[in-house]
Amino acid sequence: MNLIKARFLYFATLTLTLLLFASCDGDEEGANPGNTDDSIILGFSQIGAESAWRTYNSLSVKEAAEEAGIQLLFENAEQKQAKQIKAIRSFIVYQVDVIAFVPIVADGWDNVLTEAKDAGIPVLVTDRKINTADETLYAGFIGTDSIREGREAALFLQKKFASSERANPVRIVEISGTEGASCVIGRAEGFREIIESDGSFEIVYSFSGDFLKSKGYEIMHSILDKISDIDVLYSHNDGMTLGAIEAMKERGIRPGSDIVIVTIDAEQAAIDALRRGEVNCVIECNPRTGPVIMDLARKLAEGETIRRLIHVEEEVFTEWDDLDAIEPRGY
Ligand code: GYE
Repeated sequence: MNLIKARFLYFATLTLTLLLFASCDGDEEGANPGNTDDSIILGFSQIGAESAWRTYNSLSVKEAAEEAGIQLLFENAEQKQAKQIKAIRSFIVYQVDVIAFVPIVADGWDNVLTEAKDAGIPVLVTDRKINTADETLYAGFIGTDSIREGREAALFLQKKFASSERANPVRIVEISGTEGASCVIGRAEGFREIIESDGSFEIVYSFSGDFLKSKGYEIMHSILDKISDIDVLYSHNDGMTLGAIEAMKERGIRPGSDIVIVTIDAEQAAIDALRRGEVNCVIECNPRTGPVIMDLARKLAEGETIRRLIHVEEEVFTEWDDLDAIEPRGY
């Protein structure tokens, strides 16, 4: 491609991108074609709205940006990595001060993050992690410790079945989240690290429900079509758990009694199910990362270095706890 053509394409892309941000009426919060003040501009690529957790996470980011006086260009990728990469490229062309994003899957980010690095724009990875050999491609990570969440699920089951007359081995069905997402890999890894060394448990089925309630429902029905002797459901998020519970009830199965249920996120509906005895353990995955993201974005915009790894505080709620003491979840 000759130089004139390359230059034409560059300026055409730049013009189109500026027009995109100037004219778009989507989720872009505070998009401002001309940065008329010295406020920080943060480009944020969110993966979508697949669960109540995700929706609340987006709200946390938007409210925190407003509170912090940070101009937020917020792009929703509708579960497509290609859309996230396109959004990050548009942030680069727009010359934002900082880029933050939730990587829907762990692989495939090196090229676009190299472009951000070459443009001198610091990148903050949030919620889910990325795999890269080049640690200079991002400034730091803030989000959940998914391996710990998986371990907590296994530790609860060891305690729950310690003195149980249930069959040996205890038969576990796992409904996991989006394949390739770091939180799914971590939740599976942390769980298996303990379960597989215990010898009293067996994971008889594991399917991906993509973090969707509808898929949790479908997968539970399809598993119950095949086998009836299930002791435990380990589900990677509350949305899929709630779908699976609907399927169990339709078959006269008592969730939380006939099948012990461990779920992750801790949205209000899961806590309510815990209080009804339909769920036995809820592991919190904290979506309230907006304020910390803004604090880190400000530091990066001002040229400061930040901690490479920040895991958010998370609790575990079990059937043995004082369930009335659990604060309203907000989502
Ligand atoms: O558990 C789920 C959401 O990335 C940790 O994604 C997050 C997960 C969360 O869809 O509800």
